[in-house]
Amino acid sequence: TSVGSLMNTDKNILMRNKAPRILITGGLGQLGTECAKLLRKNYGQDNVILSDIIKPSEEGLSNGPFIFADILDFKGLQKIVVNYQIDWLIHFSALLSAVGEQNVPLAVRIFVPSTIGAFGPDSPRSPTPNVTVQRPRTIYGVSKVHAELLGEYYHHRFGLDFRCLRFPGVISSDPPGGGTTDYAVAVFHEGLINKRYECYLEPYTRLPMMYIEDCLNALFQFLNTPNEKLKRRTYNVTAMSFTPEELFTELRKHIPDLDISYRPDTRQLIAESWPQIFDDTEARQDWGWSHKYDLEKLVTRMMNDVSESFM
Ligand code: AKB
Repeated sequence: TSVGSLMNTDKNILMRNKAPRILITGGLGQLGTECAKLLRKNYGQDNVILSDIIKPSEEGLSNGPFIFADILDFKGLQKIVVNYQIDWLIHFSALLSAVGEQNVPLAVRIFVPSTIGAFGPDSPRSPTPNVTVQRPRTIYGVSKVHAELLGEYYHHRFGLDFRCLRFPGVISSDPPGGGTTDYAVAVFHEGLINKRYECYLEPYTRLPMMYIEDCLNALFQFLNTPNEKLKRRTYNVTAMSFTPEELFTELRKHIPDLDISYRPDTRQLIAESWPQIFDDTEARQDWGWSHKYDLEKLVTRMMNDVSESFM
């Protein structure tokens, strides 16, 4: 497909006069499930297809279409994009193998999430702008920088509608998934059950964070922004920055007898190489990003969410 003959996704959707048809890879993860709920509400259950290589729960199956798809099987992915007439591909799987070829992605809007982890100890931390030194020291960060650059390359070279948001620590009621920012999720679970939490980061470690609803709203708004408005393909987004100490102080308003101790481990080193204040002014200017949840609202909301998840 040459760039000239390319049917872009907006034209595709207009021609069908319908909502976009969306494939979410890594669809059973933290972002995948929540994102599917939001998109299904907006575009219809059947227009959002989840894929993963793990077995879905009954609930996962009953909420809309699910298919097995291994993103390392490029031909298999091509088949899905063609057979299901996919317009937008939201790529939550860890590695961006889908962008390794030329033809299919050109007619598809591809979203890949990146992270504050795409920065490293040589990056300015406070604030961290969109474009600056990126020398991450984790394999997670390295693979994200790789995905950002590959996507941007395909955009400039072949016109691929690649879009990428760098998220801060995302806080939701899902059980913590092994990240460095996940203390801010774990403390709600353990605080509610045991009234006690041992934090693996030092009390003063400041990191950018956002509530899941803000994260999904950013994703939704960004995916719906017309191409002309985008001045870049990769944007920083965030809502707030706080330290463990600040979070626990706010949380004690809800759990007064919460007992906190600190035992920093290797995650401290990772956190110290990441942004403290994430500069997302360009996202706010270019496509109107704004967050709803500050620290106080986040804690109130999480108390509710996590209590409900125990019922
Ligand atoms: C992590 O802590 O690894 C993630 C992230 C910030 O990308 N939550």
